[in-house]
Amino acid sequence: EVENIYLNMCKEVLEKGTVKGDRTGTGTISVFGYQMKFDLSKGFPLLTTKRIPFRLIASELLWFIKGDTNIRYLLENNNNIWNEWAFEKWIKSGEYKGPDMTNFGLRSQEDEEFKQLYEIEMENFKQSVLTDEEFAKKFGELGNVYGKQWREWKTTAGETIDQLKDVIETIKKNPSSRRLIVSAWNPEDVPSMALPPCHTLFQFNVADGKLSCQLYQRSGDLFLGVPFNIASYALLTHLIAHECGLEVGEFIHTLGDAHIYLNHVEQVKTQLGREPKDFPVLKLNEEVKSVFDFQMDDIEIEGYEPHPAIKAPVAV
Ligand code: UFP
Repeated sequence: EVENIYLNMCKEVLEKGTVKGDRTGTGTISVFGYQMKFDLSKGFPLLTTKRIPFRLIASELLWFIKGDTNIRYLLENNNNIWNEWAFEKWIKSGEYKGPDMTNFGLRSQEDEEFKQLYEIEMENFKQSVLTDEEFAKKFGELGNVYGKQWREWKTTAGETIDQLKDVIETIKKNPSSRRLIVSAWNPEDVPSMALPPCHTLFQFNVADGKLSCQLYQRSGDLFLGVPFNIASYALLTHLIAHECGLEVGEFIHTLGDAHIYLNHVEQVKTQLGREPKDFPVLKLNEEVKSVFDFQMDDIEIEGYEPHPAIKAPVAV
């Protein structure tokens, strides 16, 4: 079972990892440096030992690919994964007049009354972004996140570089290149970012008519984040292979700080006790050629019959 590549990593971190404090105050068990290799021809690596919401992964990836950095598109696709980051900016702005939302992540986990207030404010915020264009422009915008770095990296000369478009062109024209890199890590922007890019840099490689992709992820939440990241980059590899007329090769996932939060340990053990099933198959609309033209309806997953989802608190 290919999924064991992921499960074995979790096992190894639990057994051999070091207990380490972290930015969020939650505490982790961590290993520095780990690599997984998924053969994409053996099925699409969407974990089956718990349900992973593929639609969220696909809409987030299409959002990155568009170079969009405004949560409005995500909300239109019922995708709430980036809301907290935009909400944070909103409550810190002078225009926010509601109840004090300082530290809303931690407080809503600890204080039921506060949680209800927070949920109301968040719902209002979402509605404003969805219905009020001016508001969305001002407060739905996340700034220099992935979409920006991939599609509009700014140069010292005041121009922009479309890294993703360039890399696809090079895969077509010069597939033997060893320079097929897209970097999301922009040292100039990092100090001003709420969440510096976790998936930092990726590289493609073409061999035997197959496209492989390696991601360097500086920090990986093995239970909540990493299953998303695996599926996201597997999908990106499929989309680019599709446009370039190549088969898919491997997705190689290299992690820096690979950690399990202390409040996820029980959930990980539950997951490790489950029997993996076959990976599903990805179906792309053959009519669509360019990576930049794909819509949600053009991407389907078939034969996905996972074990039930497992809930766990997000460290913020
Ligand atoms: N994280 C992931 N994958 C992601 C993402 C975040 O695992 O795609 F956006 C996790 C890693 C870490 C936290 O637990 O979020 C980021 O915190 P830090 O910046 O301190 O590494």
